Amino acid sequence: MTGRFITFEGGEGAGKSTQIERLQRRLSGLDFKVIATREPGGSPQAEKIRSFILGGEAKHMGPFAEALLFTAARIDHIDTVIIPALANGVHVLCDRFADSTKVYQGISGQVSRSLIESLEQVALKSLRPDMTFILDLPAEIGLSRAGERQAGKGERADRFEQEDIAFHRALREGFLAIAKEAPDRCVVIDATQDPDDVERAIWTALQNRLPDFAGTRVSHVA
Ligand code: T5A
Repeated sequence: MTGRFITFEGGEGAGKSTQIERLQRRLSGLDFKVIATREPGGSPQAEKIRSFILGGEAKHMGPFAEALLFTAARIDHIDTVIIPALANGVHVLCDRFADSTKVYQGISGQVSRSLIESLEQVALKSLRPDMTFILDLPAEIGLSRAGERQAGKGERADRFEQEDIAFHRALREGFLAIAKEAPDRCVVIDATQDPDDVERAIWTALQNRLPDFAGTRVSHVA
C-alpha cells in the first residue's frame, strides 16, 4: 500500500501552513492516515540545516551552496520520513519541496537549470509528488501576511523574506511557469481568497485528481 505525496508551494506567506493544517485535520477526520511535514526540515538532521540556512549563515556562500544545503536536508528528509511513511500507506503533506529549490535558487538565485535538475535527480531518485498545489498571490500580499504573523509572534524576517520585491515577484512567475510545464501534477490555487475558499478549492481539486480521495465528503469546511 502506498500513500500519496502531496506538496504545497508558493511565495512567502501564501497560506501553505494554514492549508496543510486544515487538510491534515480533514483527512484525519475521514480516517486517512496522514502526516504533515516541511522543507527545509522535517527530520532532526534536516531541521539543523534549516536553522543554518534560514538564519542566513550560508548566504555569503551564494545560491549554489544554498541549493546544495537544501538538497542535503532533502535527502535526509526523504530517506527518514517521506519514503517510510509512503511505504506504510500514510499520505504525506509537505510544505515546500523540490519546486522551491527550482524557483528560489534556480530562477531567483540564477543557479543554472541543469545544475538544479542534477541535484533534484540525486535527491529524489524516482520519488515525485503525486500532486502539487501552487498557492498563488501577489508578492506584496504574501510578504505583508508573513510580516503580520511575525510581528504577532515577535519574530524577525528570515534569510529569504529579506530579499527585495523584485526577487519575490520573480518567485511568483517561477512557480506559475512550473505549473504550466507540469499541468498533470500542479494545480494553481488563488490564494488571495479567504482561507475557507482556499480550503474548498484545494479539497475539490484533490478529489478530482486523486481517486483515493474521491467519493468522500465535498462540501464541509472546518
Ligand atoms: N526555500 C525552501 C528555498 O529557498 N529553497 C528550498 O528548496 C526550500 C525548501 C522556508 C524558506 O526557505 C526557502 C523558502 C522560504 O523562504 P518558511 O518559514 O518555511 O521558510 O517559509 P514559508 O514556507 O514561506 O512559510 P510562511 O509561514 O511564510 O508561509 P505560509 O506557510 O505559506 O503561510 P501561513 O499559512 O503561515 O500564513 C501566513 C499568515 O497569513 C495568514 C495566516 O494566518 C498567517 O498569519 N493567512 C491568511 N490571511 C488571509 N487570507 C488567507 N487565505 C490566509 N491564509 C493564511
